[in-house]
Amino acid sequence: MRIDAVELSVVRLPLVRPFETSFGRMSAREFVLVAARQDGVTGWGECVADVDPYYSSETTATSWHVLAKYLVPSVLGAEIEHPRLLHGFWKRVRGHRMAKAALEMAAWDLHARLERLPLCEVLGGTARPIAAGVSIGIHETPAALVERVQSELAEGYRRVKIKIKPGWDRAPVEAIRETCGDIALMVDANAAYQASDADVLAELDRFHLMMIEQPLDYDDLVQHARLQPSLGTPICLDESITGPQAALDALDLEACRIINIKPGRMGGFGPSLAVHAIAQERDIPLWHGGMLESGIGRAHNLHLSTLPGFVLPGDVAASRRYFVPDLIDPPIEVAPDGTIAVPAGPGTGVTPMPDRLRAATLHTERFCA
Ligand code: OSB
Ligand code: MG
Repeated sequence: MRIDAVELSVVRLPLVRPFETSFGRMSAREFVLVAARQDGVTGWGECVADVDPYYSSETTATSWHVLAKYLVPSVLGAEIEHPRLLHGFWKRVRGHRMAKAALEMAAWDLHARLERLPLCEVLGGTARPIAAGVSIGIHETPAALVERVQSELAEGYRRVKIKIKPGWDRAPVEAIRETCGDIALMVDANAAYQASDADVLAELDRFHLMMIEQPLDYDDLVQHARLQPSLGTPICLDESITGPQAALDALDLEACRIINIKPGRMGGFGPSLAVHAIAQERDIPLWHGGMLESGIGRAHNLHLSTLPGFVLPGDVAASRRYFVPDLIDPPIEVAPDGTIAVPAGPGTGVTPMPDRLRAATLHTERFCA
C-alpha cells in the first residue's frame, strides 16, 4: 500500500454519563481521529489517548504532536508492504504507542478495504458474535452501583467489571454479591494499590471474582509477581502489558494469569497479534479491553476480538453506553444474549457520519504525499 493523504482531527464527544476510576473522572472523550487515504479509499483509526496523562503518559496533545511531526510524514507516499510492518518501521520513535496504534490501525483498515476483506479476516480471525461485558465506574454508594449493575445485566451483558480503589473495594463487591448472586464479576484497580495492601486485596478472595485487574503500579511487574501467590484471585494485567516483551516478562515472572489486550496501549494490531500468539502458546486467557472508544475504535476492537485467544467477555459494549449519537450509524448494539455482532467489512465496516464528525471536530489538518 501507499498512503497518499492523511487527515488528523481532534474530535470531542461528551459521554452519556461520567466515568470514574481510581485515577479520576471523565465526562467526555477528546481524541485524535486518523483518516488514511489511498486511491480514494479511506481507512480510519481512533487514538485512545485521553486529554490527561492519568491512564498513561500519552495525551491527546502528545499523540497529535507525534503523529503530525513524525509518524504521518514517515508513511506519506512510502511503499508499505503490509501494515503489520509499521510498528517495527517506527522503532526509532520510542514509546508513543497510542499515537502509533491510531495510524497503524487506520492503515490496517485501509489495507483491508483495498483488499475488499473484513478486517477480522485480515487479522487472522473469523467473524463470530463477541461476548460483551461492561465496565462500571466508581459510584456514590454501593446501592447506586447495584442499581447500575442490575440495569446492565438486564441488557444481557455477560460479565460485570467494577472499578475499585482503596476505600471502595470490599463494600461494593459485597453489595453486588448480596443482590446479584453468582454473576461473572471482576474488579479493576487501575494501579491504585501498593504492595503493602496485599491483605486488603486477599480479603476479596471470598467473593470469587474472575480476576483483579492491575492492582499495583502501571510499570511494576515484580511486585505483581510477589502479590499473585498471596491471592486466590487471578491477577489480570492491563497497564503493565505494553507489548510482547512485557507480556513475556510478566508470564515468566508469573505476575499475572490473564491478559487484557488493548491495541492502543501496545502500539497497534501488530504488537497485539504478537501478544495474542504468546498467550495462545502459553495457554493464557485473553480478553479485549476498552478505552471508551467511539464506534470507530469500538469496531476495530470487535474485529480483533474474533481471534481465538479472546476467550473471556471483553469491555466491548454497545455505543449507547458511551455516546448518543455515536459517530457511526447504525451504532454498535448488544443482542439480548449479551453478544455483539462484528460489523460486516470491507475493513472495519464502519465510517463516521460526515455531519456528526463535522459537528464534533475541534481541529483538522491534512497531510499529502
Ligand atoms: O482500565 O480498562 C480500563 C476506560 C478508560 C481507561 C481505562 C480503562 C477503561 C475502562 C472502560 O475500564 C472500558 C470501556 O468500557 O471502554
Ligand atoms: Mg483496566
